[in-house]
Amino acid sequence: MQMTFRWFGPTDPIPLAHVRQIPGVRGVVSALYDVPVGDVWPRDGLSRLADTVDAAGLDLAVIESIPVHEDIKLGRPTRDRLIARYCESVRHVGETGVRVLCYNFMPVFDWTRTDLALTLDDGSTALAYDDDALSRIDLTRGTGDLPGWATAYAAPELAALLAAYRDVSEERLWEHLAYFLERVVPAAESAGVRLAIHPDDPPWPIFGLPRVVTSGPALERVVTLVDRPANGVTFCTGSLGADPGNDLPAIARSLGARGRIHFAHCRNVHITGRRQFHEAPHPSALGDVDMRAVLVALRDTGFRGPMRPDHGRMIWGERGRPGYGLHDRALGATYLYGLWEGLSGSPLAERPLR
Ligand SMILES: [Mn+2]
Repeated sequence: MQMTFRWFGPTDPIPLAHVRQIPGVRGVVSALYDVPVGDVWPRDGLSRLADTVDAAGLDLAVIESIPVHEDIKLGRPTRDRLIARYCESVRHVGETGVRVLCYNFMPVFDWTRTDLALTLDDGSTALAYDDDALSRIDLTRGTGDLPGWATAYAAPELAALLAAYRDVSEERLWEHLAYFLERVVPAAESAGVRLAIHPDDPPWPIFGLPRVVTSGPALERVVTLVDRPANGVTFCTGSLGADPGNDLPAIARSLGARGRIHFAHCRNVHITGRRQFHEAPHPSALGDVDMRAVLVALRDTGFRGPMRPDHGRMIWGERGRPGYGLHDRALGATYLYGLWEGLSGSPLAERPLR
């Protein structure tokens, strides 16, 4: 296992020098944030990113994420050109020496919350989701009322996109995912890159849009669509854990036994009602995810990939990008590192410091 930390590039308020000081963290998870969706990710931009991370004494371990263009998810005729570009980007990722690529297949919206700063009992704030609150958000005015998405879509553009998805059933979305993977998995394989689909967050349909990567059986279906080692998953405990029907250790055990968990996102959630939850500190006792049982399953199935803490709370007066402050995620990394060391029975065999 390689402990990693997400970093949003040179504009991230958290410097890599601080990431480097988190005990056990050796890898960085990052992306290029200035490439328009659908364009090829340039090799020189990826190389610069890798060099920047390397200069800080860390490894660029994962690219998270190259967004999948909506035309691909919609199955529009333009998808062939866009998939060819995606394959080119994957090749460039491999040439940069990065071995894992995280992506998702969620229509229109990535992770979605209804409150970015819910105050918890201890005075910290956390991201929260409430399906009733979501149902009161009026998208006819664009995404202005959706926390975290305020400027993402203007009203006419969003209306057109939502209308286009009315013809896309869950089964159609599965077909479009299969079409994508049949073309991208071979490219990834020859580039030495492992694909790691991120489950949908939250793991149910929102705003009438289909969401299919929501459960253990769904993840099994994804890896079976193109049954190759390069076609794997990001095991995200927070996303899957928002649905109490998901047995996380069982899912980890099954996918891990197939060698298809290429990346692990570990965070905790506290379920407060039907389709209602808030994010919680990482340790098992403080939420509804049995993190120990998840890590036991990963250990037992020989997981050797990158792992990172996921969204953190805002604590100690820190202000910053919701879910991506330094302090609580650093605590999460240290907790996960210690838990893994305890379970593996010996100090971690890590690449020595440079
Ligand atoms: Mn995640």
